[in-house]
Amino acid sequence: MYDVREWRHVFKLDPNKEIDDELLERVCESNTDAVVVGGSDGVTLENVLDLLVRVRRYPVPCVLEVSSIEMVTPGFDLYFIPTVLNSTDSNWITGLHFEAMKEYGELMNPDELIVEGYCIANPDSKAAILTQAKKELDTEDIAAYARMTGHLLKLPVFYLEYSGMYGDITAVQKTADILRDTNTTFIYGGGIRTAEQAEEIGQYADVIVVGNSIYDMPEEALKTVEAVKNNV
Ligand code: 1GP
Repeated sequence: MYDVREWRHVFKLDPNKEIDDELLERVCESNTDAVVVGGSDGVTLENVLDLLVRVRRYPVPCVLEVSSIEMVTPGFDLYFIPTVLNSTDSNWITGLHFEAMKEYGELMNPDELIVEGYCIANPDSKAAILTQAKKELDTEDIAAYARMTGHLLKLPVFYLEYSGMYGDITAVQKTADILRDTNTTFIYGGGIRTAEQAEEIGQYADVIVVGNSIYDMPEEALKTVEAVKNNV
């Protein structure tokens, strides 16, 4: 249940967005493999804690994706720690990680920490702007980041992040080929709004992440769970 390698589907909830109890219940009981709490702006300890307490009413694994040190709190099942491989600002690659380890390292349980080799491929996304990510990545660039993650650094997760935009299927396919015989789990996120899209990306990615559409078109978003879980 807490092993990312066995997951297929994740909902990512933004602490800076409103979600009512009824929809939250449907998300948590949708048969998704986990709920990830994370976002790029307006994330505070207060709104993170609020979501944690509400998601905790359900047995679904609850993960915090850490984008700032201030939002870290105990109580989550796992902590995803992105290292943005195509950032041009070293803070997002190892800088904040160093600060966090120096300040809180002793209190952290290493078994709960999962580093994600992040590649941000939508240059207009908030995450790309915030991390000053290198822009206009082509398929070969993405492939190189996947190889860095799976073959060189041997990180547990490669996260291909298209946040807000449906990704390039050729790059997704190539990434899957590169990571197939590694111990790196391939997580894809970005622009998945329908069951058909979930199914298409789910053929290649180990885990798909559905974020914005849960707020914009919840009925469609909820259908993405079974779309990937029926297609193992
Ligand atoms: C964002 O990858 C996730 O970090 C999901 O993206 O919001 O576009 O679904 P969307």
